[in-house]
Amino acid sequence: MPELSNMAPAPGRTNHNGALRLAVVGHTNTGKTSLLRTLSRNPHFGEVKDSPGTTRHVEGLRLLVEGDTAVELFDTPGLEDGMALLDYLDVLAPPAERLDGPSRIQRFLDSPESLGRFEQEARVLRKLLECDAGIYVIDARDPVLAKHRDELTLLAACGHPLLPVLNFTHSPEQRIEEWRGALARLGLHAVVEFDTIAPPLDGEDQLYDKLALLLDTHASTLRALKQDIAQQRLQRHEDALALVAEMLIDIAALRLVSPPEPDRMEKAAEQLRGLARKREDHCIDALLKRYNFRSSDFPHRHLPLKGERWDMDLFHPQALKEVGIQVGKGMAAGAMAGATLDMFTAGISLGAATLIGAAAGGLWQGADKLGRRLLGRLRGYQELTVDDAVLRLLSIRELALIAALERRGHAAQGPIDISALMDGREEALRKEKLPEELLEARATPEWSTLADDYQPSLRRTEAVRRLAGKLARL
Ligand SMILES: Nc1nc2c(ncn2[C@@H]2O[C@H](COP(=O)(O)OP(=O)(O)OP(=O)(O)O)[C@@H](O)[C@H]2O)c(=O)[nH]1
Ligand SMILES: [Mg+2]
Repeated sequence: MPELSNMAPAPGRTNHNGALRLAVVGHTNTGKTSLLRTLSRNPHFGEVKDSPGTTRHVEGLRLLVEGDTAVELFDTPGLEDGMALLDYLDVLAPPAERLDGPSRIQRFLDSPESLGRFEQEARVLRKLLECDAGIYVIDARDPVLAKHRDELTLLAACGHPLLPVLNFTHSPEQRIEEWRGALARLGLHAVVEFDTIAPPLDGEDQLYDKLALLLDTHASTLRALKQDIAQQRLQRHEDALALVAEMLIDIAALRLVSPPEPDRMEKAAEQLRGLARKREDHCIDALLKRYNFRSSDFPHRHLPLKGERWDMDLFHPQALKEVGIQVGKGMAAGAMAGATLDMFTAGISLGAATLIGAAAGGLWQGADKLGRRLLGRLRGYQELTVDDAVLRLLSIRELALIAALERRGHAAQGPIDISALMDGREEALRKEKLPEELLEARATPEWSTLADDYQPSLRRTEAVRRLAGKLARL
């Protein structure tokens, strides 16, 4: 199924195809373009800036359901001088003439001032007249002023339903109650709270439910859109967990062999850490992409950041300590941080060892895989794998990232911060045994796509699927 949103600009008056057409209107700098970004999950739509008059022209986008346009949303320039326009309208179409709202607006649109002083306002009203309804975006931090009431009078005159959307609802300066009261006095009782930076999880449902009440002939389209959104959300979540499970299997199965000398082992541990970091990075990028965010939205992946422990490097001693690894002071312990040394030598009798040695006869290339490993061990080679605690930390981090992405609006411009979402998970995971699938991966080096001898297998695919299921339950 295609992704919900589509960057193609919606056409002007042509090709309605039964799609619901909504004009997003409001005072300047209230977050209209931001709302469109979030609803379309497209962080590249339009231009967003903290200054008035950013959007100068009407620009549309489509929300698709199974390839068909369900809703066309139109971004419009901000209203700046509703008061003056209302005065002008009183001169142009005096109340004594008793014209209805749309006729008064049309008279204004036919007047020369609609191309002059009130050009921006004319663009907004023309679009709203063409549409089925308007979404009126409010900066909930603003006090309710006469200019807002005048704007609403003008917009209501277009004769279409208006749904007010209160934006900036997370701000401590929000005046939600004041706004709800003022809107009710103007006859606007259906109101949605929808912060475009961090929208509520059911924000879209609320928006489309309330629109369906105002526009009952489009109720079935809105229902289909809601179902599609819910299904896409579920699919994204499942895909994300599969990406994390793939990464965990790859890193758990990663196994490096090193000669026993301390400096060589230290080098191997560093290489192991580098490979694990790179694989995590790759996973993070894939997650960001799956949720339609930019790679640059999560810049502090490995850098220590102002005491935020969770922004630390995966192998930073402090980060490891938090999940149960105590990194000692000695050179070896420090150098090996995050890597488990496989000391396995037991279980092979001297006789068997001699036999293997004799059979292989130093023909390293010809020895089969197990023979090669045993031979390596007998020669004192050590195998390095990634420590349990690192796998736990990776699970926690990626699950927190998924949670953050699912809460983030596509209008958000600040960096993603997962620190708050890590709390609690850490404790829960520390108690958990490492899942069976990761233990199996650790014993199966060819499961790692990072290994030269990686081999795709059904068992691996199954392990990824089961692990993703377990992650879903965490
Ligand atoms: N904190 C916060 N900031 C927001 C929210 N919505 C928008 N912004 C910011 O508000 C500013 C204006 O947002 P825009 O989307 O450009 O507003 P607009 O209504 O399209 O502005 P014009 O096109 O100029 O009328 C930008 O800096 C946004 O990042 C929100 O819900 N919370
Ligand atoms: Mg704008």
